[in-house]
Amino acid sequence: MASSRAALLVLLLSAFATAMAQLDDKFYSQSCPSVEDVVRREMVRALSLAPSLAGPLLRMHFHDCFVRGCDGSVLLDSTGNSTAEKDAPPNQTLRGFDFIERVKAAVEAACPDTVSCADLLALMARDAVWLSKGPFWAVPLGRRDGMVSISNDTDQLPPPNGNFTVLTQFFAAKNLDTKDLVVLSAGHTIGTSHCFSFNDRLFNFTGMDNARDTDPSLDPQYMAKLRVKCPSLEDNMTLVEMDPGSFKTFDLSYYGHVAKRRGLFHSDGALLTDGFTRAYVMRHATGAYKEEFFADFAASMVKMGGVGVLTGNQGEIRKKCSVVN
Ligand code: HEM
Ligand SMILES: *[C@@H]1O[C@H](CO)[C@@H](O)[C@H](O)[C@H]1NC(C)=O
Ligand SMILES: *[C@@H]1O[C@H](CO)[C@@H](O)[C@H](O)[C@H]1NC(C)=O
Ligand SMILES: *[C@@H]1O[C@H](CO)[C@@H](O)[C@H](O)[C@H]1NC(C)=O
Ligand SMILES: *[C@@H]1O[C@H](CO)[C@@H](O)[C@H](O)[C@H]1NC(C)=O
Ligand SMILES: *[C@@H]1O[C@H](CO)[C@@H](O)[C@H](O)[C@H]1NC(C)=O
Ligand SMILES: CC(=O)N[C@H]1CO[C@H](CO)[C@@H](O)[C@@H]1O
Repeated sequence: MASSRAALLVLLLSAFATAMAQLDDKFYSQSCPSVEDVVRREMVRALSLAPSLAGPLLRMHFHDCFVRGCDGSVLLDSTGNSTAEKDAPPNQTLRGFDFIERVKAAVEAACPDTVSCADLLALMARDAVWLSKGPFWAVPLGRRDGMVSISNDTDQLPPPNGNFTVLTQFFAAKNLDTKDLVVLSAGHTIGTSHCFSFNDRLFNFTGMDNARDTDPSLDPQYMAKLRVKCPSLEDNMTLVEMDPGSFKTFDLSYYGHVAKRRGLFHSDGALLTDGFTRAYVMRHATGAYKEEFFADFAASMVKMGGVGVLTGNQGEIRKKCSVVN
């Protein structure tokens, strides 16, 4: 029993390693040597005008990879007979589709029919982090674009009210482990959130419908501040900084907030409920091991970027990211 399980594990690991091995950071060195420069130029221009685009672009790659693998399916529009991921509830908080289409057009002008939308998302996520003063890493490339996007598949995205068990299950389903969970959650060091993504913690938490019915795992002072910013369950407009004080900078302060029970989502706070992730949060809340965290983040992004990729002759290279060819 144990040995057949071990054999299965070896098989799974080698299948995973093969998928990874097919990606290569030099993939476009002959076919489109300028691709990273073209993307960088567009990113620098866009983020200097609108720094708040960094968060959505990092998150877009995460949403792409967790739903049908990193295949650009998050970018497809709905068609007559099929409702796309984009039009599922979590979509209402994704931003940057028009900008991604502009970058795709610039890349198509340089190298027609060569670079996938899935690879563009991986490069843009890396640049979004780096241009926010975070780590730089070589992005393995060679993903192909999928042809299918189904609204209901977004149920593979971890929910913000998830506890540690739920979160590890959603990550394990993508071959990502507990360390990836605690490392990648720090993507919340940049960006903003709508009140409705966490206001179940602020009001009517257990359905008792009274003023004290709030999430006990959230720091009470922070709770009070959030209730001023997000005064009701009906608020569907207000944005809150996820890493107050440095939401435009990719740094370690996310862990400082989580350590003080000021993580915005229940999922952030849940990192304190497991020994391993709690220790990681506490170590990095000190701010003293930035290089170590940056290396961890880069490694987990590369791992996430390899989830369920299409390579070789699979899928296609879309001409426009919002429609299949
Ligand atoms: C651990 C599970 C995760 C959950 C439950 C989660 C949930 C959420 C939610 C609910 C929002 C706010 C959306 C809104 O209301 O506007 C958000 C924003 C964000 N998430 Fe996550 N997320 C998770 C993991 C990740 C990962 C792995 C990354 C990237 C590495 C990431 C990057 C971001 C970014 C950058 C934003 C800000 C987007 C913006 O500024 O518009 N998240 N996340
Ligand atoms: C949608 O319709 C087109 C043409 O009618 C068909 O080729 C395609 O397979 C359909 N897609 C789905 C998801 O049913
Ligand atoms: C998608 O999910 C909704 C609600 O969960 C359900 O009513 C619908 O039938 C599902 N559609 C498909 C194509 O599975
Ligand atoms: C975590 O959440 C799931 C789903 O809501 C629930 O079934 C489970 O009991 C929870 N686990 C803990 C330890 O609270
Ligand atoms: C509070 O939650 C309960 C149970 O889910 C629900 O019946 C009630 O309508 C909620 N109250 C408000 C103000 O949303
Ligand atoms: C947000 O709330 C307002 C007022 O309650 C409503 O008119 C509007 O349609 C809502 N918007 C969305 C996107 O749900
Ligand atoms: C921005 C965007 O595409 N919003 C769509 C999200 O999905 C709903 C349906 O669930 C559409 O009505 C919105 O237009």
